[in-house]
Amino acid sequence: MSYRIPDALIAEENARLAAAQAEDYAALGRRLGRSGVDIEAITAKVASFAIAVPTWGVGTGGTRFARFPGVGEPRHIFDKIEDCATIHQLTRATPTCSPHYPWDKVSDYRELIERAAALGVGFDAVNSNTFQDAAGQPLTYKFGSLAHSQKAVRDQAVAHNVECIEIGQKLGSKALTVWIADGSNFPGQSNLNRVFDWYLESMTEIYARLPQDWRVFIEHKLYEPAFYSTVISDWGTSLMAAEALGPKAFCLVDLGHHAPNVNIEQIVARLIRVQRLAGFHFNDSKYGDDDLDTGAIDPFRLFLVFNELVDASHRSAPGFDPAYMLDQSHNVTDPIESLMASAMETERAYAQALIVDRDALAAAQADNDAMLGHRILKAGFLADVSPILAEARVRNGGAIDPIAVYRASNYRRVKAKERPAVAGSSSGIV
Ligand code: LRH
Ligand code: MN
Repeated sequence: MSYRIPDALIAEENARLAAAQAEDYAALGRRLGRSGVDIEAITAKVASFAIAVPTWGVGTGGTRFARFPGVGEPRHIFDKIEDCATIHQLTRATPTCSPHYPWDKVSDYRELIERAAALGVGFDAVNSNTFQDAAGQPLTYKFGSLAHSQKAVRDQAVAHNVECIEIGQKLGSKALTVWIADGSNFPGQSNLNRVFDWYLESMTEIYARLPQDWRVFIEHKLYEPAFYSTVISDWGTSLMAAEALGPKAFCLVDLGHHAPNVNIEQIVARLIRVQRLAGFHFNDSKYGDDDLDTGAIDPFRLFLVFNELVDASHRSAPGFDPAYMLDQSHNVTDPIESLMASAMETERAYAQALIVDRDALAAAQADNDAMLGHRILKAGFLADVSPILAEARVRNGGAIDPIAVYRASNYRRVKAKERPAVAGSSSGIV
């Protein structure tokens, strides 16, 4: 039986921190109460917040230059869901994981489903992969996939996506995420119009194979690996595709897929308006698609995104049902620690946005009182909601300080013994 962190260790660590937590929670409750905010209402909402973990994120990631695997790396999907379960055991915020194919392929999905259920982990959106050539694949994706100039390659890519839907149906998923690397490196290399036609033709075939209650998430990205043009490069193109495909097609926002300084929260507001917001791949970045830990570089930007999400639920925006997922690459930290910290940072942005006095904000905006409006919004961001996040975890059976418990458990060192390193382990992106 492979090692699981004993719940007794969580209880022991929580007992050590309980008095300070109770004091901090009570103090924050009094402070929020003074501005008419009921802390219990916020804690209840945070306690029901959930975000999916990317299976490809629990292994050490790398770049085109190198990958420096750590010890106890997950070797296959069974190790990956075990690590996903550990993240959920301590944070109580990540009940599902988002698998990627063919990286997570197994011969017996029944065994995987049973193992995942035993570990208390479910499956969120499935991700297809036509940005690499899988072993034994007849036709290469070097020059594209769903938007490739040759029909045979497009058909191969469509078939792969249909296979992902079939696997997802076994796992209980309800969505397919399609990100393609298709694009060009030279002006003149491809016809910018025709490639979009081919993409829509292929996606129409995939869309036709979606079960009734499924959604397809179109993920745009400005550049990389293509460095001159990318077929699905921005939210406008993604929205054009979703509207061309039909009501089950939505636009997924990966925070790292935009040019620096793009106002992502406004893109989110627009996609909510047209009921096409699929959800998110949360991460952070300073330059390109850096896939850094969520909230690690620009927590204010993350807060402003959640401000749009809370505003949408506050006004009961029609069709508002976003899927939350992390999509990160952990090159220098223990992936489990990074994913726990990132899940907690998304909860932090959510709680801060819930604190904002929306009626006072609307009044200030109506009066064009820029300073007052900004200060009312910023007051949410400046609130230290850590006691609320910890309280929500404890009430859900988690840890007040997940990273402290994880380190006290020696989980990684134990896994290093259980998981003898295998050359070229299939965990990271590279
Ligand atoms: C592309 C992307 C996409 C995944 C991949 C691992 O940059 O964000 O969501 O398929 O990373
Ligand atoms: Mn992504």
